[in-house]
Amino acid sequence: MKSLSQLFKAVLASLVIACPSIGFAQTKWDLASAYAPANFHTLNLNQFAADVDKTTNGKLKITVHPAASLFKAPEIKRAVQGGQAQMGEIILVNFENEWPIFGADGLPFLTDSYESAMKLYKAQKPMLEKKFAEQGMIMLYSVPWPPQGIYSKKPINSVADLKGIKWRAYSPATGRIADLVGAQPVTVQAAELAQAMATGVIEATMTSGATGVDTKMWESMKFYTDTQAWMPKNAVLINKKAFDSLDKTTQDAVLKAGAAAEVRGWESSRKVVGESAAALQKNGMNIVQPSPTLKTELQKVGAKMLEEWSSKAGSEGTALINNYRK
Ligand code: PCA
Repeated sequence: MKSLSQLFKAVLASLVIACPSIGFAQTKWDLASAYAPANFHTLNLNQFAADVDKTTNGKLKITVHPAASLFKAPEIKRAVQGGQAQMGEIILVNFENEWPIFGADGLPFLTDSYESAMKLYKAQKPMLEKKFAEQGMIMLYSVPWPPQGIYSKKPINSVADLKGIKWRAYSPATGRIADLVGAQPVTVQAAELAQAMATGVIEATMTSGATGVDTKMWESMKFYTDTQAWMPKNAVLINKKAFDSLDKTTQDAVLKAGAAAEVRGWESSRKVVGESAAALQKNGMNIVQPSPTLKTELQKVGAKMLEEWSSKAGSEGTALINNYRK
């Protein structure tokens, strides 16, 4: 027969399991991400989850699901909003059609360095935070991809070399570039890119050195023209209700680990530029500087896209660009 104290322990144990507010029980969150397990954004998420685990003494366990294994890239935002995943990482430019401000960091040549990308982020951040809050989410942090260049099978000396070729796009803006240069856009998210390229249907794409390495771009592309055209940002989102259901100490742990992840992420993004260039080169990719003609022509494409974007983005867009240029 159980002694009274044994009975008491059993009751207490079941309470702890049933009732998180007692403070011993564990909360489990899923974090949906869309990029390769070894990508620097994903490694940063892993470190974030490990930091939270440590500082909460295992009270909040966050499982990172990389490579679009839980939700496909375009579905992650809605999944976090609806609480199907408590957290998720998205690329903001994917959602430009919903709200132009999401697309500001996909405008070619608006920024040209990590410093200017940070300036743009600072101008964009309060607007993004407000929008996500209205949608029942918290933007925990945001980190840019390294600068975007053109991978191609053939050398690209001018925009004319892009005419008619099959151009992989990952966002509305990368699709729009194809339209403006006369290429044929095919939208493929990063998780499916290696496979799409293996079938030979893609002849060029604009993305980072990081994604070139993740997808072993050298297996199908020969040239990387280093245009450094823009630096799109990923943003890590939390479902607000899930966050509100945590106790204050755990909330603080999440926010603190998120702030650290932002700093670390910007640093790794910079570091990855050189590392991925070396890896591409080692595997036979020809890394080339854009010709003056190509540069001028692409800058015209950028100017046209800024004009189109500005007319869609209205006064919010004007405010953002003014704040950025201030
Ligand atoms: N890689 C992602 C987005 C930007 C980047 O550098 C991709 O190609 O899908």
